[in-house]
Formats: sequence, structure tokens, C-alpha cells
Amino acid sequence: MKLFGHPDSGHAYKVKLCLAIAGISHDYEEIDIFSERDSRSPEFKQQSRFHEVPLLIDEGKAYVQSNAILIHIATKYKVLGAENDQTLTRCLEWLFWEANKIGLCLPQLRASNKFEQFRLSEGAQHWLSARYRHDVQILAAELSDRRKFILGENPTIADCSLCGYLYFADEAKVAVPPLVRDWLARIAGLKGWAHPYELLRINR
Ligand SMILES: N[C@@H](CCC(=O)N[C@@H](CS)C(=O)NCC(=O)O)C(=O)O
Repeated sequence: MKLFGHPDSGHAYKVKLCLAIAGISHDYEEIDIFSERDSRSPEFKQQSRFHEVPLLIDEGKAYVQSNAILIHIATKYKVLGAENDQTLTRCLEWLFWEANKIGLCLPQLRASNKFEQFRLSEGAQHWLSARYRHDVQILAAELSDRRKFILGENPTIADCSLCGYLYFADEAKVAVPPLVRDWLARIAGLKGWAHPYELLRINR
């Protein structure tokens, strides 16, 4: 199994974190996501249908789109929520929520604040910030019963997906409510966890 990623990609981080906390051994190749798409490694160019990281190659097959990759890993190994159908259904709900909600404002805000080439207009930033505040409050409300992880006692791929970009919240210049911060700290306490910049560094 081989993952292609980059330390600046929260999407790649979701998958790397899943593999790390599930203890699944894999190879890793860093792709320079800021380079011309044509200049990337031949294997990546051939297999990455949308030219994006993360890309996972497993038993010769290519898997793309971070949340779809999470589902592939969890169901293949029966880990992180795929141990039973009911929990897997709840995971899928959160993965679709993430793609359409927090995953559609936080990555963009962070890119806009961190990288000149992705700087958005003030109006767009304002809209995305309002969207983020709304979405993160939903997460906070969900965690208000002091459950350990998003679906209860144990971490699942829903946690991997939802937390991906929240470890970059400082770079996005957004506030993280205390209940969400505490949940991120609990994930950070899991064996295998490391910050995206560390986990997605080459040679780990
Ligand atoms: N919806 C995709 C988003 C992936 C994505 O946006 N990847 C970015 C890095 S975070 C990328 O590879 N950018 C390089 C490019 O588009 O050339 C997923 O969930 O995997």
C-alpha cells in the first residue's frame, strides 16, 4: 500500500492519520502539490485521476478522494468504525457532511491566509468565515455531551475526516471552540498521532 501526499494537505492528512492510528504499514511519497502537474512523478500522474493528493495505491488499484479512501481502508481492515454496519453508516453521514460543510470553508480560508496565490477577496473570506463559524458550532454541539470521539468511546474515520484541517486552524486564523479543542487534544493523544507537518514529512 502506498500513499501520495504533501505536508500542506489536510486531505492527505486525513488518510495518513487513519493509517497511523490503525497501525497499517504503508509506503509514502511526497508530491510537490505546488509544482506543475506535468512535472510530477510518472506513477502519480498516471494514477491520480483528479491530479490531487491524497492518492492511495492498494493491490495495484488507485483510490482517490480522501473520504472515499478512508472508507476503503476502514472497510478493508474492519477498523475505525467499519467493525459494524450501524457505526459505518454514522461514519458515512459525517464524511458527507464534512465534504460539504467544514471541508468547504476551512481549507479555503487556510489557503487564502497562508498562500499568496490562493488569496481570496474580502467578500469571499467573509462568507467562508461565517460558514466556518456555523459548521464548527455544529461540531461543538455534537461534542457537548462530553463523548470522547465523534461517535462515542472509540475513534473512527469520521474523526480522521473532521479533524483534518482543524489542526491548521491557527493558519486559517479561525477560532476553535473549547469543546472542539478538547476533542482535537483527545485525538492527539492517540498512539500514532502527529501534527500534519510531522506525519506527512517524508521518511516517516
Ligand atoms: N476533494 C479532494 C481534495 C483534494 C485536494 O484538494 N488536494 C490538493 C491538496 S489539499 C491537491 O492535491 N492540489 C494539487 C493540485 O490540485 O494540483 C479530496 O478530498 O481528496
